[in-house]
Amino acid sequence: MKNHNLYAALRAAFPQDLNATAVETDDGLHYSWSDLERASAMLANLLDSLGVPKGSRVAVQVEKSVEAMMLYLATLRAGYVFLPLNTAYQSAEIEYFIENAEPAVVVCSGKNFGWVSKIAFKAGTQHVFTLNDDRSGSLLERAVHCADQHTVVHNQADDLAAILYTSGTTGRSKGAMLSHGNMLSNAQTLKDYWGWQPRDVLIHALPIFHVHGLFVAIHGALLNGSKMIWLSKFDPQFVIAKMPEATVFMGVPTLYVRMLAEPTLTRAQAAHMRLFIAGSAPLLIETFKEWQDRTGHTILERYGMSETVMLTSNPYAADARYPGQTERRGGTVGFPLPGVSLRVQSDEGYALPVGEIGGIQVKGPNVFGGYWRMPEKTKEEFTADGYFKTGDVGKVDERGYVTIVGRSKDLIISGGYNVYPAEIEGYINDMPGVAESALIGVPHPDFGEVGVAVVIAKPGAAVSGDAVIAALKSQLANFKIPKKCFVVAELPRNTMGKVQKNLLREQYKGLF
Ligand code: MCA
Ligand code: AMP
Repeated sequence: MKNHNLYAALRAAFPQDLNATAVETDDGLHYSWSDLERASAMLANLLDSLGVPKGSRVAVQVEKSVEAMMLYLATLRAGYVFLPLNTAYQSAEIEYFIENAEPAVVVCSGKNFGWVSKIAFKAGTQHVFTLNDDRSGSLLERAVHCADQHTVVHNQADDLAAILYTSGTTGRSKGAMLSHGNMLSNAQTLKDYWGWQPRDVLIHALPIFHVHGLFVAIHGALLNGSKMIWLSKFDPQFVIAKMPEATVFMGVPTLYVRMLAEPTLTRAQAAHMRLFIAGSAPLLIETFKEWQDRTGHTILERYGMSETVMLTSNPYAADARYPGQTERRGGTVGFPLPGVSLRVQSDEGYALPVGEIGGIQVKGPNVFGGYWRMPEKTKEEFTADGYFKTGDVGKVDERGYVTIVGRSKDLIISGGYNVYPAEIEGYINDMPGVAESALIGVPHPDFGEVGVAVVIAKPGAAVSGDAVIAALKSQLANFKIPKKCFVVAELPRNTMGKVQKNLLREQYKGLF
């Protein structure tokens, strides 16, 4: 019977020469393909030695490192479920994820061991390890003693491989359950659609706790047996300097904006590159055009979600198999990927004709199985005929290009990270002296969009915007902190009494 384990497929794509470099880091280390295979085997054996049942969650909040990627591969190959967590999350956020997911194993940075282990043990986790970005920590100390051979576990396509937490409009985060089949089918589709080539080298500059850096980038390179130039943290000058040695780059729009600010970005410097891919947030047409002018390359924009991995993409090149899918069009997210069915529906549930704006719904082998332990929420997000409601609002033109024009979900995307207003408003409303608040997204030259809080104080209370921001900083991940907070006398409301965020967005749109 076929093994659908994702690692088995990635492993099968490793090049013949296992001593060749698989990953070259920004501090000059070289990891071979054999290193990836052996170290992930050792880590898989360590996980197996803990005696926790298959399907147990392995929650990981560590700085980006090649070893962290090896831990991901180990979790896959041993049949456990990987749960990546943004390093910016603070204790209340981590507490929620750990209590909700009940991981058997938690891996954190040494500097956070005190508070993370306390939360984990309280939630019933038996094993807490540390892993630092300098290869120190108890995880590797233990793994060193494990055998470097490991038989990849046999999995069905719908066996759970990862849980990714995404927030909801109501504030509570939901764990999107992705299977081995969801991720492998998507990776195989992208390998073909983006024309991955034997000599490709990927510059990996994104964090590895979300879909873009962890799945799209890593699966893409590994499934093609391609070397990665690995940055621990995005650095525009370093990426530009490495372009002559690389062919593929993936980034959120902010990364492109920051590279455009560097005088070293020139046509000659980018000449060796084959493909620049952008996603996770809308790429401004100005950025798309400026990149074309400066480098001669047309950015390929694509669209995806944690629940679905990648959904649509602009074409790599004209291909007889996909008639009409010829050029990359700025301001659009391209076509539904092969195998993905995408439709636009009205609020009343009717299919809308070409060019009309409505809710984007999708179906395909890449679409997740549901939210972790939330059957009701899952049911709400799917239509009766099995389409997932993305919460994005868009249209499809006569040629089939999809354009996203907005979101029905109240979501701010800041530098590629999602910020859910309801969550931040909840924290602000709990502060002494605050009567009510509204968090809105406003345009920002670097992050695309950032959060701004508008607050009403209780009668007689003195509330300062700076104090609100300072208080939030001690509780929430840094990217969720509003860049400004205004205390005002009243919020604009409609006849139903609902806050009119569109008017606030209009009022504050020129702030940055
Ligand atoms: C950092 N800061 C931010 C953000 N990042 N503020 C708003 N939005 C952000 N995204 C703030 C910090 O709070 C801090 O503020 C100051 O900037 C410096 O922090 P630092 O960490 O040094 O910032 P940085 O290194 O410059 O980070 C910017 C970044 C990073 C490189 C753009 O945000 C990033 O890597 N973004 C990529 C996110 C990503 O991979 N998204 C993919 C999700 P202060 O000094 O006041 O404390 S996957 C997805 O969306 C779907 C599925 C898809 O389609 O891909
Ligand atoms: P996440 O919850 O991190 O998976 O973010 C998914 C959301 O990111 C989608 O529902 C979209 O709103 C947004 N997104 C991803 N790619 C794009 C894109 N190319 N253009 C506009 N929005 C995007």
